[in-house]
This record gives sequence, structure tokens and C-alpha cells, in this order.
Amino acid sequence: MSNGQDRVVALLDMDCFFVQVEQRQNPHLRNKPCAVVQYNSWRGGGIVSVSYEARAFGVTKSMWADDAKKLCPDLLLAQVLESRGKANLTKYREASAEVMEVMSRFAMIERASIDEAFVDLTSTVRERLQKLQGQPVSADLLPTTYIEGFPQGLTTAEGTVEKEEMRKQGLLQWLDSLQSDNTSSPELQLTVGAVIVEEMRAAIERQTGLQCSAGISHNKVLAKLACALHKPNRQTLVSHGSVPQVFSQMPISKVRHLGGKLGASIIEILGIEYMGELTQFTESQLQSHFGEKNGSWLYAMCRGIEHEPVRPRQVTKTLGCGKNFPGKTALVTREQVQWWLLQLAQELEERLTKDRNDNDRVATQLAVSIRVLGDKRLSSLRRCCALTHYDAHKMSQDAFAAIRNYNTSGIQTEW
Ligand code: DCP
Ligand code: MG
Repeated sequence: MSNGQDRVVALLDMDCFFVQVEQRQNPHLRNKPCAVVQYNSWRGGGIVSVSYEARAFGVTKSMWADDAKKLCPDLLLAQVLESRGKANLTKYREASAEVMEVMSRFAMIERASIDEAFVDLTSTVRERLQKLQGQPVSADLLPTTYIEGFPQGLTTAEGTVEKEEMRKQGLLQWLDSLQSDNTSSPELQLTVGAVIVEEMRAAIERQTGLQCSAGISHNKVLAKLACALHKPNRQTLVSHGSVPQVFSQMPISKVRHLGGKLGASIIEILGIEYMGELTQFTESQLQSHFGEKNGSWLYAMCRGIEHEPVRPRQVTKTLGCGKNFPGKTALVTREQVQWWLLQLAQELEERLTKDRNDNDRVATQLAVSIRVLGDKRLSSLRRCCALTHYDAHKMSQDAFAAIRNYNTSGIQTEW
């Protein structure tokens, strides 16, 4: 078994992505407190992305725009386009594809969401180290990099030092501690990985005008955590040695894969709060509570070790669309249900056709899922059927057939 330091993995995540896409299009929105809303007739619309200027006022995602305006009266708003009565995300998907294209020039990427991707830089780093021939890495190549846990043993009172000054001191201390002639040093490999990620981010900004942050570490979980440590427009290196300190105060639910049920049961069953506290349990204890696979994963993960590969995938595996009908907007007749299924199917038909042309592939399965109000699960009901034709009418009829038995009204024409 490896010691978990054999790979260099990075996660890049765009900063306030939808806001940046709108700011690129409309210069009046740049460098201002700004947010993107979806729909706007109810309480000014729901906020889906917030500029960092607006975050300083306490504006957050999922707030109503009317409430956000109370916190930040000068807040500028942009609206997500609507087609067929629902949000149309085409503009952001296209910007996402631009970004992914630039990233994939550097290395194999795994698209993880509309605005983030993992990269495995292991072999790219090895090649770069050969070119460097033992030359030390210069701090100039890492202008936006934070080293987690550094500077160590600082004598100055922390509050009196500027953030940028601290970053530089930490970086210089870290670079001094590296043995630049030992190409098998995991710390040196991460550092060269960070140099490459600086280049990737600069290329993304030059080519698309969009900024992002990044995390560099030995696995996906740590890379993702690292990325969030110094947003926006910065990147953070988390070494194996910094894991105990990072995990000592890291709430369990903040760790990738532990945001849901498993994380909640760990907190409840073991009575702990932070990721680091998991190290006090043996592997078999963890397995007895959470199953063999989860137990082993947790035992290694809390020590900073994880092996999930970065899978080559630049496009999404599934293509989906949906709409919520809260409160009074609830669908109550068969006609309404069928009409909305057709609207969704029309969007699907359009996107499937484009996907077939762009990516040379066809979809074979159609899944319909329904979530009823108050259900905490992702879906209350999910049914699948074959997808044989990219035809909105056919898809909406098949979808209706798949869910018709779910109608609880007892009357065919009512829902
Ligand atoms: N998004 C959305 N609804 C959500 C969450 C996100 O529509 N509930 C969209 C809008 C975001 C984009 O996805 O711009 C990316 O999501 P992120 O969580 O990465 O958020 P941002 O990129 O906006 O901000 P950050 O700088 O924190 O990454
Ligand atoms: Mg983002």
C-alpha cells in the first residue's frame, strides 16, 4: 500500500462563477457588489451566486434578493435567463466548456461540476522536475500560492502583519525547507504541481477573462478542502505534514463525501465534531460502525490518505433538467403535469442533440424523478425507461407513463 503521497492532485474552482460570467458580459457590474438571481417575481428572486464585494456585506447564496438588498442597498443584480418557464443555463455551460478546454491543455481533467475540475498532475510534475535538473523553485513562480501551516514559529504578532506579507513569509520558509535535488520528495512534487497550477490559472484568465482558485495536494479530498482555504483568486498547497493541523479544526461535514448521511452518523455515533478526532479509533472500530468499506476509507482519510483516482472526463455523464413547483404553484391536474414534462423534454431534446454533435455519443436511458415537498431525500421517486429517440413528445409521454402510478389523487385527471 502506498503512503498516500504518490500523486499530485489539484482542484480548480471558479470564483463566484455565474457572477463572473455576467460581469464579463456587462462591464458595469465589474468590481461591484453584485449577485445573480434566478427568477425575480418572488421576493426579488433567489440568489445563486454572489461577488466577493457583496459577500463583505453578508450577502450569501440562497438568500432572497429583497433581503440581500437590505444588507447591501447598492447590490447590483443580474438575472438567469428563462426559457419555457424555467432557468436556462446555456450561457454558463458554454463558459464552463471554455474553461475546461483551457485546463485540459495542461493535463487530464475530471469535470466535477459546472465550475470545478480535478487534475492529476503526477506525470506532468515528473517531467517538469526532470527539466529543472535540481534547480530550486523560485518564489516568483508562485505569486498567488499559500502554503497551509506556514509560516511556522512566527515571532511577530500575527494581527500586525498584512495577509500578503504572511503569505510570502510562509512561502519562502517552505521553499527553504525543500531539497530541490530530491525529485522523489512529495513536498517538492506538490510545489512543482503548484507552479503548474499557477500557469493553468493564468492561462484560464488570459483566455477566458475568468478567475479561479485552486487547491494542490496528494488526493481529491485534500485538494478540494485546500481550494476553499484562500478564495478568491488564490491557491493553497496542503502537504501531508499539514494534515493534523488542518483536520484538527475541520468540521466533519465539510469533507468531501461526508456532507450527507455518513458524516451525520459519524458525528452522532462517535460523538465527535472534527475530522482529526477520527484518528483515535481503530480501523476495526470504524468498520464495525460504518461498514468495511467506509471504515477503511475513514481510517485512512483522517490521516490524509485517499486513493480515489481522477477519472478522465471532460463532459458530464448525465444531462438533466428540472423545475420546482412550491406552494401555490403546485401542479394539480394531469394536463399540467404533461405540459411541464413536455417543456422539460423540449429542453432535453435540444441539449441532447447538441451533445450528440459535440461529443459523438448517444444517451440510452431516460430517468424521471419527483421530489415531494418536505422530503429531505434527493428524490422521492425515480423511474427509468429506455431512451430511443431524441424526440421531446416521445420522451415526455414515456416519462408520464413511468410516473402515472405515482398519482395519489385516485382520479385520473387530477394530481
Ligand atoms: N449554483 C446554483 N445553485 C446552487 C449552487 C450553485 O445555481 N445552489 C451555480 C451558481 C454558481 C455555480 O453554480 O456560480 C458554481 O457554484 P459554486 O458553489 O462554485 O459557487 P460560486 O462559484 O458562485 O462561488 P465560489 O467563489 O464560492 O466558488
Ligand atoms: Mg465556484
